[in-house]
Amino acid sequence: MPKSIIIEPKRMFASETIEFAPIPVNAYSKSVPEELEEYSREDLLNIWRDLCAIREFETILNEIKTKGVYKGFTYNHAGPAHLSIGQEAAAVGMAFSLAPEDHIFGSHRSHGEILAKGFSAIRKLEDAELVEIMRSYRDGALLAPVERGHQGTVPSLALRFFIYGAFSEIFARETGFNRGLGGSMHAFFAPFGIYPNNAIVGGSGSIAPGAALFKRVNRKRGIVVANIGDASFGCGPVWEGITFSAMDQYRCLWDRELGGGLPIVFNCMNNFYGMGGQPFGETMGLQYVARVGAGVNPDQMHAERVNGYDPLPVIDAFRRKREILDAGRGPVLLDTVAYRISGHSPSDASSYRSKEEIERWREADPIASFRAKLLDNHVVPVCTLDDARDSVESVVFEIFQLACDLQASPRISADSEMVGEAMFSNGRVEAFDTTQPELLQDLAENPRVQQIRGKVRTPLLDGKPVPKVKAYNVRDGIFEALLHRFSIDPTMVAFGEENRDWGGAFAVYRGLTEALPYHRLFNSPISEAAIVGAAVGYALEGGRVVAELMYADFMGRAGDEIFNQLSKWQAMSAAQLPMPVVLRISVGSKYGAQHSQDWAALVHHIPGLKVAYPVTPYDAKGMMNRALSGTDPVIFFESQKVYDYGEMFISEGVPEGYYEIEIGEPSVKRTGSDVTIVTLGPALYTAITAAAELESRFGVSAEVIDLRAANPLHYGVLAESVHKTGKVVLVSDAVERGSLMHTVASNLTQLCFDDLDGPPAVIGSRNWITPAAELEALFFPQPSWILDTIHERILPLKGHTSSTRQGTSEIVRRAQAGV
Ligand SMILES: Cc1ncc(C[n+]2csc(CCOP(=O)(O)OP(=O)(O)O)c2C)c(N)n1
Ligand SMILES: [Mg+2]
Repeated sequence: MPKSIIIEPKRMFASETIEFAPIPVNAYSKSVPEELEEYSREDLLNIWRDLCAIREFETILNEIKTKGVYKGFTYNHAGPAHLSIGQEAAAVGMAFSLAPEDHIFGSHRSHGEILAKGFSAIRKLEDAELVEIMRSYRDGALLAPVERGHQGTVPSLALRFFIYGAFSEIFARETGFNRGLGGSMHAFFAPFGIYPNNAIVGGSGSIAPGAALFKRVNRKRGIVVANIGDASFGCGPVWEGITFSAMDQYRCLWDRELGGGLPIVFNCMNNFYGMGGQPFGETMGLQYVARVGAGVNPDQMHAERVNGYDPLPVIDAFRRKREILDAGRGPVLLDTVAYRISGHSPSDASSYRSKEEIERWREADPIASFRAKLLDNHVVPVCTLDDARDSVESVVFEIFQLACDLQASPRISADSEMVGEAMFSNGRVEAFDTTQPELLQDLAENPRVQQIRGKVRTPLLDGKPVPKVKAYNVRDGIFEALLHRFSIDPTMVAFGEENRDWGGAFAVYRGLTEALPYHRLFNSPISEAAIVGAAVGYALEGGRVVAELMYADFMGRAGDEIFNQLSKWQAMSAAQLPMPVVLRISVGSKYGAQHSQDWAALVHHIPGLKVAYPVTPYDAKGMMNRALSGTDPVIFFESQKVYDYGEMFISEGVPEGYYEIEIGEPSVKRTGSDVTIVTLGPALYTAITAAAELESRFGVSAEVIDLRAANPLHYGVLAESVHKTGKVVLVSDAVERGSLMHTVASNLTQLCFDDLDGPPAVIGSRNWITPAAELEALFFPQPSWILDTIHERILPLKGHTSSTRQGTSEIVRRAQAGV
């Protein structure tokens, strides 16, 4: 809602029609003699070589998957192989004109695209650059096996190095691009501009826009290509990624000097099939994927369909589209038509398509057709073509055998903790670039900074509790941490819904609009998948990003992006690419069933995510500071119940300067000796109230420990406390079934068995929908529930009568009823 754009009723009610421009379909009509003015003979021969190399690579995989042998060489490949036989020209055409700084993202079927992009990069990089990449990449681990005895040129060594990295990655070898942690469907090699290929259909559709965003914001050269399948156009995240890429603000509201629309091509590798479902004529109604562009923006995404069975129309299209992107008029949509002659995977019986259809496309084979084109036009003699093919095929076969050799290309050892070590980089980066961070004002003059200056940072003022309006609160703590990092890291951006003029959905960002230019803080569409996906893409490119989901309940809308993308790419890169994303997620209350759930347990369950949940101003600022200096993805939960709370635990008050709190260190908020109450989230305050009552009414001294995080988690403080008290109750606002507290209780039982007087007791919200605000006391844990649970299950409280049912029979009853 930028105030600069006034929506005029008169204009909005004016009668008009929306015009669509024709969308070109296979408009390319250049003859080979015409094309010879664009290409050298060597160019065309290189295209031929690349086509043959990809075909050979995929054929080898097909043969060993289906027969276990190729040219007498036997190998058993256990993993997947989604081959792209038939799509080689589309891949080579896509990659031919791309520069190393142009980045591609792909799908489960991207071997061909990876190879084509690598071959293209090798031709464009200087020898010295290639040597530097090969020597420095994983300290030469991929280079050593191919360098041995190699006599040729640097590019020929680079070719071997690159094909070796690809085969090794597919075969799960230490010598793979990413130590085999990516594998066939997730292979990538960033130094040649090859970014993650995604086994989640359409996964790259929401991630690649973040990479394009990074290029714009940080003024980096190059374009981004999202290679995605035709069936992926049925995926919500792909549409969201397109919507995110096509926002008007890039051209209307951002500094012109940044370059305008995002430099991204959504390149549909259209082979007319999903696995067996057929978007054309069956599962979708588009008929032409290019049609999508017409609904997206007035430029219709400059969409067109091109013939991907011939590399030349594809190269032609990419050259023309680059000019559009360079002029700031992106995004672009290409509908690149090809056909997957191979099955979806080697086990595919092709039961969903006719033999005749496959035969027709085989007859039109892109490689044979290109060969005929070159020969018919006397571009190169047949022996030159055959020699080039034979020579590149023999390199591919030779390198394949090297990658199969367990001595030269070992797997990580069985007892290795390497995968565990790759889950988090645990790094510290003050700023991801050395340029001056862009700010719109001297921060001392910022209205929010000035307002905070007048607030009370201590629990007491003149011996009395601080009134809410005067208290430095949780929001202020988060704001200060964000502002600090914005002022020192020029790459840092924040985006999400209502992030700018609104002040952030819950006013955490109030004041940032005045401080930051549009491109560092902006509103996104209501596209949770694209918000998280773009954050992942931005971070993969090397920038720090804070993305926001307005309510935890909306995590479902970004499920894949949180659970499969944000969490996994760092490890799948063997910790080579950090993931400095803080995903702020507000946990609601008072808004009923779909706006009030605490889903810490969900993200805690997913490997690869750090999960913070501070509920005091001191903790919020310190933990946000730590999240923003790190290199790992952090899910940062914030409770709407406590945004307004002032500091109640740190008597010296929340420091004005910078400090950090490690994520994973529980904090003792109240000391005691009789019982330990462990909390996560706003249940801390429930426990504090209960502890006061236990003390005053029963003389029971409770120690209250706030976990402050779900993962990682240090058990030392907890075990120490249980050792002292022998009793433990665990409370959080998450529904009880499957809550994090059960995991903590189970671990404490293991760690403290000899100290415990009885089993730990877990209290959570009821296993219900969250009812209306007026009924929330029935749902969220109350102090009385804690007292009753202690009384029923741990330590009878003299003279106490329970007002709620918390005994073990109730555990049985609820479980039996499933509620
Ligand atoms: C989200 C998701 N749904 C389903 C699958 C299973 N699956 C793998 S590939 C595929 C078909 C994808 O078709 P398309 O996007 O056209 O790519 P193509 O396989 O044709 O290259 C399906 C359904 C998946 N990997 N991810
Ligand atoms: Mg397809």
